[in-house]
Parts: sequence; C-alpha cells; structure tokens
Amino acid sequence: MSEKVFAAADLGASSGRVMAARIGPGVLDLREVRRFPNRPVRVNGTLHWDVLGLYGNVLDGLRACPDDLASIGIDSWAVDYGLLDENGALLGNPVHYRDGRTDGVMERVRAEAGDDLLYRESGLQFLPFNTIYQLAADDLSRARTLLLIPDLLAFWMTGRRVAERTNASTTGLLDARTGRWSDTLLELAGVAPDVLAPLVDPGEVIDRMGPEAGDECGHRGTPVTAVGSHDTASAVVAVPASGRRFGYISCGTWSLVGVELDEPVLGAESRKANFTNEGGVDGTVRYLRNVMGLWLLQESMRTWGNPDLPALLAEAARVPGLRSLIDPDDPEFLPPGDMPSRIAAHCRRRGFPEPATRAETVRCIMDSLALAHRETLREAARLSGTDVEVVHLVGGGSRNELLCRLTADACGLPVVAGPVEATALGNVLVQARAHGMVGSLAEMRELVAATQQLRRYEPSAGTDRWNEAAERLR
Ligand code: ADP
Ligand code: LRH
Repeated sequence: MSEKVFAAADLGASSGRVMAARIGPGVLDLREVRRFPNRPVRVNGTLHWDVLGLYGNVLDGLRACPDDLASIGIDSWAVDYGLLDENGALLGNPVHYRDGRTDGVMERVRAEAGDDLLYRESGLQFLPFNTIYQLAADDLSRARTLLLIPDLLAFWMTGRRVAERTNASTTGLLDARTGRWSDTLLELAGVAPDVLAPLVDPGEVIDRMGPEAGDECGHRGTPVTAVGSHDTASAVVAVPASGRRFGYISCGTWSLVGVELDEPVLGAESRKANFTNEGGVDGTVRYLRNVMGLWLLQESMRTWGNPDLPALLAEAARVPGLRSLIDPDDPEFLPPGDMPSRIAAHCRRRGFPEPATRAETVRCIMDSLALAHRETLREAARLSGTDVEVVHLVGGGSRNELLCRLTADACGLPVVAGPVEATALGNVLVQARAHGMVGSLAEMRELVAATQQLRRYEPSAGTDRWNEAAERLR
C-alpha cells in the first residue's frame, strides 16, 4: 500500500491551522501548512467568531497543500453554530460561547426541565454555553438549518448539510444512549426537528469539494470526509496509549480531563459531579469534565500585552509552589477580560496570598490547573470504575513543561506529554482509515506512539503537599 496525503483543517479556540499528513505503513508525517489566529470580535455588544475569516484561512491553507490530497477533514471547538435561512444563507455571524447572552439561561432551562431529565437524556455536563442553552437565548424564527462550525465549513465546501455525531453530542440535544437526536430534548429546546441536519459518523465521506470552494483552493472534486469534528474527539483518537488503563488531558484553551469508556455513566452521582458523556470515534464515550485550562494563561497574557511565554514560564518555575490557589472552574473566569485582577481577587477572597508579580500569577495558574487535573481525573476514574495507570497530556499544553511536571506530581502518576497536534493527527487518521489505510483505534494509537515526539514525566515521591493543598482549597 503506497502513501497518501490527507489535509486537516483544525480550528482551535485560540488558533486555527491547516496541516498536511503523509500516511502509509508505519508512516505518519504531519506538517503545518498554515496557522492563523482565531480572534473573537465584539460587535454591538455581542462576542462573535469571525467565521468567514476562518474559512478564508482554511481555503488559503488548502491551496498551499499538495495537489494530490486524498481527502480533507475539518474539526473545531464544540457547541457553537451558524443558522441558515431558507436559501442557505448565513443568518448573522456565529456567536462565541463566551458571550454573555446565555447568562441565567441554563438556570432557567434546568429549573423548567429538571436536571434529572436533562442528564438522563443527554449525559452532558451542565455548562452555560451548551448549544441547547444558546438556542434558548437565540431568535430562531428565521432559521431553517442549524450547522455546528465544522459542519458549516463542510457545507460551504460541498453543499451538503450534515451533523457529525461527536460534535452533535456536545449540543445537549443528542440522546447519549442511542446517539440520535432526542425528540424530548428538541421539544424542550423549542427546536423543530428539520432544523437539524442528518447525523453522520466519523469516517463517512460527506461529499466532494464543489466548484466554488474547489476553484478557490485548487481541490475541486477532492472528498471532504467526516472526522471526529469535535476537536476533543479527534485529540482523544491520537492519544498514544495502549489498552484502557489511561487518563487523558486534552490541554489547550480548555483542559478536557477524563477517561475513555464503552458505555455512558448517567447516574445521579455522575450528574452531581458534573461529568459529561461526549461521543467519541468508533462509538466510544469520552467521560470527562471541562477544566478552565490554559484560557487562564492566555487571557492573562493578553492583559499583559503578550510578553514572552517560555521566559515567563521559566520564571514561574522558580516561584515557590502551592502558595496561591484558585478554583479554576469558578464561572467568574469564563468571560474575556482582565484575568490577573480576577485571579488576585479570587485568592484574596479565599484567604490565599495575592500573587504580586506576573511570575507568581502564572505559578498560581499552573499549580491550580495541576490540582484540578488531579481532582478531576481521580473522580473520573472513581465514577467510571477505571484503573488509571498513566496520564496522557496532549495538545498545546504538552509544550508547557512546568504544567506537565506539576500534573505528574499532583496526580502521583507518570504523565506522557504529546503529541502537541493530537487533534490534527486524530483528524487525518480517521480520514486515512476511511480511505483504506490504517486500522483500529488501537492501531492508530500505536502509529502515533511510534512516530510522534513524546516526553515522559515521572512523579516526584509523595502527594502529601498536594493532598494538603486540595484540603486548603476546599
Ligand atoms: P486550542 O486548540 O484550544 O486553540 P492549543 O492546543 O493550540 O489550543 O494550545 C494553545 C496553548 O498552548 C497556548 O495557550 C499556550 O498556553 C500553549 N503553548 C503554545 N506554545 C507553547 C510553548 N512554546 N510553551 C508553552 N506553552 C505553549
Ligand atoms: C475545546 C472544546 C471543548 C468544549 C469547548 C467549547 O476546544 O471543544 O471540548 O467544551 O471547546
């Protein structure tokens, strides 16, 4: 079997990239073709994604890919969507999940529907920006079709309207057991069933690239293949683990912390612990919880005018640890804005010393994330009955040595860091399989482990300091 080239368009919340991968027997060679910032834009009081700008960048990236692409796959952050009118035209710019229009909406829907019903049906953690709550805040009167972001780009490329299943599982409208749109949840959300597109699974060819997009990027007629279009689903595909005794942290703007299962966990304890059962590739369940992640650092860096990150992290590594702690998942950290001030106020309120310098603020973020990684992983393992022997930390955060080391120490487990571009790798691997190459999920992971750069962090002895820190924070 010879080699083929696949392109991944991977849109993260902080940056987008087009990557080209050469794949063959024992070969997985991923190259970055184009990277571009993903900058939200506030207009008239609403925070939007610049979706046309992102699409333009994707087409530019594809134009710079080799001519003989076997297929193209698209993934992005979850939950957000575009609404189309009866002519297929976009009704306004998609709104960012951090926009304030959902303030108080989740609480209202939960009070009306009851947590028990919502969780039993969708298996989804309660996050204020889940699609179901965004829809409850939107005017849907002119909407004929709803497409999640990767599906929207695929529609522009192919003319075909689909809803890829892993990303659909983040909407709060999908039945966690059957993997189909839930009539109960649709009715509750006031969404007409025909507004949602037919579901497709990762690995199904959506269609070939049409003339408009094709002529723009030079790949007319190339198949556009559904992948785990939820970026986290693709990232979990490329976790270089063997067997099932592993936890993962997909660490970028968010830390998605959990385990892989065959069946959802939908009981009351799981609901109260606010764990999610998102759909993974090959019918797996991503049992995880969102930890606020490197957003805390990104937004601090923005407030400080983007100083040099590696230098700041090196300085933070020299600051004494576990002095100032925050609960990173406090909703006060969700919206954009001055992060260092919010962190200082949070420390003050909880009786911890306020970080006095940038390095101290960064150290506070790293310690607090490592602690949240540990608490979340332990709970995921306990609630699902999984033995976790090793933690795989993938995504941009795997470049952060301090965070990897602290996470290993806090968990008392080895952390295997990398690949950095796990999402793009998961994206191209699922395409490659659809086009006759590579095999099972286990084989994909073996190929990742054999070909990608990884780094192992052993925990230092004893987790007493971390146990104590967890107690102090509680
Ligand atoms: P997303 O997909 O959510 O946009 P990424 O997986 O691309 O996120 O990760 C982005 C994060 O990776 C940045 O916020 C930054 O904290 C981290 N990162 C990137 N480069 C480095 C680096 N050289 N050293 C440490 N951390 C880095
Ligand atoms: C990470 C991610 C995460 C979702 C959030 C909205 O990029 O997709 O899995 O919860 O964005």
